Amino acid sequence: MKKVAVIMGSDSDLPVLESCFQTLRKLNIPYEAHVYSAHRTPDAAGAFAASAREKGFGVIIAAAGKAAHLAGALAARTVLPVIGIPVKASALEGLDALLSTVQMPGGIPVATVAINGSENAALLAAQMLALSDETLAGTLEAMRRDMEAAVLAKDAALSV
Ligand code: RP5
Repeated sequence: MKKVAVIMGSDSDLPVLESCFQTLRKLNIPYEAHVYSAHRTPDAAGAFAASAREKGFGVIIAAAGKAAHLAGALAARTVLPVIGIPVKASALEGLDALLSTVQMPGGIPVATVAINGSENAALLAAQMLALSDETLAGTLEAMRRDMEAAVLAKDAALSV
């Protein structure tokens, strides 16, 4: 299976990524995590993205806050799919990062999840890898069935 790269703009983003890591581990998806910043380490970030495909990565997840250009900067250097997680890290509550991540110019797409939506970023990465992995697709389908059953159980238990 191809690996997932999880890149964060700062180690201060780590708490937001915990549910991303947990979900990747639960799905037995190999991943690597790195701190690279579009602004503070632009050369290292660009070099990572440019070599990611040949290093066996299938998807890049990029988490950043404030003026969050990390996902776009990585996407500019690779044709791997890039999933952006806008991180709530400033007085603007993540709206700054959301708009910076989602409003990409034509030609360089970034699939942006919700502010701090790191579980969904992992699940979306898994769905991309599942295009060529039937076992992973089966696991994701089983998780959906479990989720459905859990919600229906809550409905049945509701007494108001
Ligand atoms: C962004 O600025 C990072 O992704 C982080 O969310 C935010 C603050 O970074 P630190 O100043 O905490 O390193 O680039």
